[in-house]
Amino acid sequence: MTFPKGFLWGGATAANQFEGGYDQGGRGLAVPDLKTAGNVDTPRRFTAKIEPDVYYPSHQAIDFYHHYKEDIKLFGEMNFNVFRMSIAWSRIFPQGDELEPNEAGLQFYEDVIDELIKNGMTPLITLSHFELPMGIVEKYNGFSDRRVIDLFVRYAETVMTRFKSKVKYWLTFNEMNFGVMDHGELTVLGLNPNDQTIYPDEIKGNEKVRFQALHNALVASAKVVKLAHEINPDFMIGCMICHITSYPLTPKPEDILKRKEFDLLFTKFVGDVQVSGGYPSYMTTYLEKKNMFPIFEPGDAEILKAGTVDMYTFSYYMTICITTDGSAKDTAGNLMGGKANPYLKASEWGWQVDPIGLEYTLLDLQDRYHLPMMVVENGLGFADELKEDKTIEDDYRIDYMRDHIKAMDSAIEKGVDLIGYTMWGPIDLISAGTGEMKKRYGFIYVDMNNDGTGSLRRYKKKSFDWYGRVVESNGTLL
Ligand code: P53
Repeated sequence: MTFPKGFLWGGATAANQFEGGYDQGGRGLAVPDLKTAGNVDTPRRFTAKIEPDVYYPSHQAIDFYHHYKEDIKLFGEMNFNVFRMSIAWSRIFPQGDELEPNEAGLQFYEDVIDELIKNGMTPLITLSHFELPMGIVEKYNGFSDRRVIDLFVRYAETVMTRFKSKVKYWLTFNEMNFGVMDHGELTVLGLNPNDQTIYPDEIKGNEKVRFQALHNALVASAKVVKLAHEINPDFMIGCMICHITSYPLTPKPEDILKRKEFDLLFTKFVGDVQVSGGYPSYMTTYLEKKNMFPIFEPGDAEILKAGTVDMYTFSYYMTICITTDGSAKDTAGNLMGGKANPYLKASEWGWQVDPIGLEYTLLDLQDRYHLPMMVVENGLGFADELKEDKTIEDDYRIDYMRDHIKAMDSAIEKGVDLIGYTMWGPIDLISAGTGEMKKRYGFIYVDMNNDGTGSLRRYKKKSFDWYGRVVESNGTLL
């Protein structure tokens, strides 16, 4: 058996995708509350205000807000010893910039955390998971404004102090590397696409503003890491990177080079800063050449240096191919201009399933960072079918996860320091990409449809007992 004793096994969620209760307990509006539902072909819309007769999936989500005891009990039944969740900043500081926190929000998370601990789980908390308060977006244009750095630090200090004896594992920003692409301007950095006065250019393409905002967010993250270690030296703080692993489509040197550039820019740059405490030279040169190198205020370099992370965590779902050949076939989801790999099958949403790619990724990251690692998201989004007798036969999910767990096992055997695995969405929740309910990841089925109708009743899928055994046997009974 290779999984070390005490290996962390569990599931991962984000507040806006499963809590609901968007206007309860004094919570302020957050970015996802203004995002409509879409699907694999239709992108979600971000509206300036809540429009009447439009369905916004985050408002109710799967109503964990009112079901948390029942849901956590189910996670406990699967023997989880870790549970990843995010705190919605706007439950704690409704606009993002109040001086005093909202006690009702803190109390809600305290109740959830206590319930997790009671059921045998250690919490792993993301401070910012694509859900910045709308106040931060509307008043400050997100992280483009330096003042947001200290607002984020105030929020982090509040929750880390409150939960310092109950929570050991923290992540600052979810998939912060989306901040290098237009996709992350709103979700990660809070740049307001609806405000033409402070953000006058097309939302796509104002890279200079984006890289400045990303720099400010990196400074905020580093400040929080340093502060966290002062609050409790036992805390383990991680970066969280969306690791879309890529391969050259062919052995053509042009493809190898293009793939390398994609890997550095999208998957390595942000993690490099958070692990090593400064900008890597490939990035400094790239940004300087494009006249986009961000303004460093005095002290920024020292802050980045002082706030390096204790662990490297990442999401892993798929791999893509990169080529200079414009006629190569896209993956169905066409994520980051990725091309289809002739050796891999893809999900209905175009995400190519590649367990060997996870072993490759772990070896690559061990080799680069030499830090403890956690896979904090992995899983298969599938349109599961609830049968007449209320069962769900999700053997495809069991196969997906078994293969990925075997890949981790094999990587550990080769010396990788992997300390945990939280699969994505242990209970069905709202898809971040498409806003659908239909793209389900869970071991627990939630009776709810794309338009929000349904009983919200929870049903165990076939994979529920399977994962429970995997965890209980520390990864041996696959
Ligand atoms: P959904 C794209 C590619 C890889 C990871 O995604 C991604 C995304 C954004 O859609 O995000 C992470 O729900 C994210 C989660 C998200 C999960 O992957 O689109 O951290 O919030 O739900 C799965 O299927």
